[in-house]
Amino acid sequence: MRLKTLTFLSAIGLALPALATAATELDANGDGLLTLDEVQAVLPETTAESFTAMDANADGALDGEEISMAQDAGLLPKG
Ligand SMILES: [Ca+2]
Ligand SMILES: [Ca+2]
Repeated sequence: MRLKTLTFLSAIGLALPALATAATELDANGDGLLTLDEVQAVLPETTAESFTAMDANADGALDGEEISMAQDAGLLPKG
């Protein structure tokens, strides 16, 4: 049962980068920063917790560097 859940979760994780969603498309107001709201609008499975993990300097928004780190970590789809 537990193994099944884990397999299911990793299947979701692997499917994420396949979404053809560029980080620039996530940026609804075009300010070059991604807020939790903007990320969740496209990727509703993103939690405040995972957003905090991506927000390296904890200013509440993801800048270009944080976005590329999140993409390398597989937390955001690559454009
Ligand atoms: Ca923005
Ligand atoms: Ca930040």
